[in-house]
Amino acid sequence: MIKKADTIFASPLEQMVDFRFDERVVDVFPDMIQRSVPGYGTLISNIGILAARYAQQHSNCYDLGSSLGAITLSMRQRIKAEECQIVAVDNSPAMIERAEKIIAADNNRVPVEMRCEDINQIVIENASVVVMNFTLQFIAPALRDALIQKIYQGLKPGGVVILSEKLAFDSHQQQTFFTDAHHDFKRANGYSDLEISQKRSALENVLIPETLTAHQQRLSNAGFNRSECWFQCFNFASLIAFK
Ligand code: GEK
Repeated sequence: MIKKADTIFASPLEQMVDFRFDERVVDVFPDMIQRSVPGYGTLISNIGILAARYAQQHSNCYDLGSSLGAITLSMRQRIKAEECQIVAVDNSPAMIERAEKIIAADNNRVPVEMRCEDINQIVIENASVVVMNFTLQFIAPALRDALIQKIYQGLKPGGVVILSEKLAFDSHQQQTFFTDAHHDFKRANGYSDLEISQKRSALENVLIPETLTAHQQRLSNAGFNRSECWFQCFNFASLIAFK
């Protein structure tokens, strides 16, 4: 597939509207996420490797906020456990429609069920692996505890949740350092200052980052007995928590 360049925020916008995962975003999504999230490719391949280690026979592996199915494809390529099914969920019809075509073109044997649903509403059951790769940050903060608790309840003993998030920092000095480093990363990937600032405004009410400590505390409160931060690049990190 030809990767279309993300120019959504390249010209001045008369009115700033909140960011939405619509057709325009779907068209440029692979380019957008790779140029915006440091380490995205590393995360995708290594989450497949982690999923393969924890996927259990006769269980479900969830990709929550699956977008175009990058995590689904990576898990599908790696998982060897028998009778394992991947359940990919996203509430953007445009994302699911495009992802269905991408998954159909992939001839791996692990079955994939794609659902266009709100992850706050779904039932999670018989799970061995649950991945949220940059999805929890888009969920209203008031709903986050209940979602993590639901994931914990739906996991089998020995199951894991893998949670990748953009981080916030308590210290002003740290926040400034990481924000500046991230903006330098975006500039180095060809985004202009106008694109960076317009995207930032569009995401302001939509992507709400929390500190690493807040994530670890929520996982612990839900019952996860251990969590590890296994990846961090600038203000983007990934945690794995064990049931
Ligand atoms: C990747 N994991 O490529 N229910 C379901 N989906 C949702 C909800 C919700 N309530 N809220 C947001 N989403 C992917 C990247 S992108 C991250 C994930 C980003 C979906 C939303 O439609 C979008 O597809 C995804 O979560 C977040 O590894 O764009 O920074």
